Amino acid sequence: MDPTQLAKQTLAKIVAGVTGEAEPAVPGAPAPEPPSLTEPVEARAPLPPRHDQAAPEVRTATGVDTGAPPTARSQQETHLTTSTGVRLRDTDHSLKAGERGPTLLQDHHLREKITHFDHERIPERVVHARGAGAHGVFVGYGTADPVCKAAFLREGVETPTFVRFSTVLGSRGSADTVRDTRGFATKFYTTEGNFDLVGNNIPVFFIQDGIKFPDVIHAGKPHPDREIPQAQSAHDTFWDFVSLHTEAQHHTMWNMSDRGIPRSYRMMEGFGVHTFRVQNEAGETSLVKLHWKPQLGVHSLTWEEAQLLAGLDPDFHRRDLYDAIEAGAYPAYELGLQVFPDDPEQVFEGIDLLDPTKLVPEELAPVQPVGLMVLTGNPTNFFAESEQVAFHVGHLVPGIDATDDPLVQARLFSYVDTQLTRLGGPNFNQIPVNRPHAETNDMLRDGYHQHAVHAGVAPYRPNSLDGGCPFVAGADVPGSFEHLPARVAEGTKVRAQPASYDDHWSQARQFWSSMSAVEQEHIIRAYAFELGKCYEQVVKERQLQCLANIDARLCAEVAAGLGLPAPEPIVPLVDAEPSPALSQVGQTWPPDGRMVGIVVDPDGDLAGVEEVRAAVFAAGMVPLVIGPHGGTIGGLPVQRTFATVRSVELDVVLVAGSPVPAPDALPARDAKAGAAATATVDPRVVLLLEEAYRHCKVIGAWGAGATVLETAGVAGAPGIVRGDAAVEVLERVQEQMAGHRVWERFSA
Ligand code: HDE
Repeated sequence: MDPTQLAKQTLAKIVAGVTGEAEPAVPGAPAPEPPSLTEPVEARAPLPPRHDQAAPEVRTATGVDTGAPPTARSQQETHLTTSTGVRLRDTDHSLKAGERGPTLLQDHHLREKITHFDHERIPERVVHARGAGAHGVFVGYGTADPVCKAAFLREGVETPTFVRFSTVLGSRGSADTVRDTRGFATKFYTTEGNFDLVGNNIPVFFIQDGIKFPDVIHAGKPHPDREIPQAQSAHDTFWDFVSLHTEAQHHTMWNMSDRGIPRSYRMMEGFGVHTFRVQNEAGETSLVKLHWKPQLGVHSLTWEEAQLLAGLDPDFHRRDLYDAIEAGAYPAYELGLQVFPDDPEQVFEGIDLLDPTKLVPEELAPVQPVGLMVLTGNPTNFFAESEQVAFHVGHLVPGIDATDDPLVQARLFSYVDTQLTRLGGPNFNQIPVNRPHAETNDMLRDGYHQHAVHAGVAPYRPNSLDGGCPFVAGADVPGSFEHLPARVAEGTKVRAQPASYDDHWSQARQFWSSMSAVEQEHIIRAYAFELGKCYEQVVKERQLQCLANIDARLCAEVAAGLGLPAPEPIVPLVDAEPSPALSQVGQTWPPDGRMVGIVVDPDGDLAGVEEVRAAVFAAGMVPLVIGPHGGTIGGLPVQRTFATVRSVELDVVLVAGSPVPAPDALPARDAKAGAAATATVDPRVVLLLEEAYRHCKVIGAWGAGATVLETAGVAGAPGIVRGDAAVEVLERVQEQMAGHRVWERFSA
């Protein structure tokens, strides 16, 4: 059988095992069983995790599989205890000298409770602080064998994974949908030890040399005096730096494109960015770039949606990820390699493979699929898993090695160093989510929070007192790591870089010219918005000079928006062949996990709503019934009301009737209800449709719903589906959704 099919079948079996018999339901209920109205009083065991939750395997600190269930690590007792397991009768009153007397120092329970609470916080990540994780499985196709011997890539090998997606600039509580690069970090718990692929959703980076990382991050973070703005690049220090340090211009172009505002973590590519060196069983080496390709395609929000969401649902991306997994719409990504000969120059088709501000167009080096990852489990505990996971580009396995890219070289230092502060000591790899699934014998000893109980007396080599153990693996021992042989050019010690790194413009221009017309408009608007938020005119002028060095029209349009003259280029404009693979527009994709809003009129076609709701579930999407009030309508549970819904959380809107203004459509209570006094349809429904229309979403209506389209002024446009029967409308809506948005509406 085709190895790709075999891997897909294996994953299908794993997925079927995870999903079980779960009834489709709108995701998000907080507990595994419905709570009682009154406070429970019967002592009982802790509730099990919810059906969508997974947890790291229960391994010892030295990697041995204990076979214990993940709940072996969660709370056990029916009654409240101290941290040392002593049952307690009261946690509501401190121990006092009389009812009205002072609290006694003797109260060890009070002190334990408060002291632990005082130390609950750890430093957030200095970058990528805001993120969300999920558990998954990777299955290799075996197609990487000719270039890479890593065991997890072999045909049919199943490897557990943990993935953390993130934004870069914002703090831990910042909004998800800001314009920023996204992190896409994957830990593979392989049989040969952990392999971490710590990538981004953009294939190039701001800087060529790691020594500039503190500079670019200091520039991108909020201004140090006022600590604003949060989580975004639309400010003076950012544009001041990138317009002076112009190697950042290619990455900034990606940020200003739709890639900077992904629709979902499920709809993002991931890139290892650096070139890596790999080796096959025969000892031959190649250079590779690693790519994740999402099975749902690469899609983005519109800028207005991103801005509205930052206020209306700052958790939009993490909610989307968790909800999709809970609903069984498991995100899947194919891992692929671009393979280049490992020649001494490390240059491919004139592109310097050690320069992380350059990509290799897929048209020149196709991405060859080598395996598939499916995310099947939400974390059981955010702190234990997503917050404590510690990635490191130096977590490499036999057959994969770093290159001399000066960015990855600095990263090799940084990722361990940062965990020492963040996770409080050198034993962070013993935290459950970081524990390898390969057994360890590392001779690393002691330190804060040591979980291993090391036996023996001789953690040194050579020794005879512990029988000489541990031994180093000779070449005859399979699965041992070896740095891959790479020639180092002779030279003198210098703080310098190769001349090829001086081209800061050609690939930014290539990216621009590879975009469709609508994507170019978005880029123009993004630059005009971001620079429009800067106060200093020289910063805007300097960035306009950079844009002039990329493309005259881009520069002229942004300059017009800023009310400034467009400068002439000061470098020759080099035309490269456009790379269609860089554009997001023009293909069709499955609708898994999409949110379908169904506007319901209590006097409308409720039977049709019930039918369509079942069909939406059956198609792997999530229906949200939107009504004039909460509770139920005709027996159907209502998830959103006209007051609580906003179009930005929906991918599609279906209108099943023509609801009159609801009793709460009072401008004094809900400003969106505006003209309710004279309206025939609730104005919030009209706003919903106007926004969905503006954001190029598909809208479907049947029965009286069709008249609402007229009221909202959206009838008869591309992507507006009208029909007689609910399910038939849904079918046609699904066909239109396959292109993600109805882009023709913009050109119209
Ligand atoms: Fe990171 N980066 N980085 N980075 N990075 C961190 O490690 C750093 C770079 C990336 O979800 C930190 O544990 C330096 C490129 C992701 O936990 C820190 C340099 C790429 C994540 C760090 C880079 C990345 C990080 C902060 C330049 C894409 C989040 C907390 C030499 C290929 C991982 C931590 C997670 C996190 C340093 C450049 C991706 C400080 C010094 C290039 C996805 O160690």
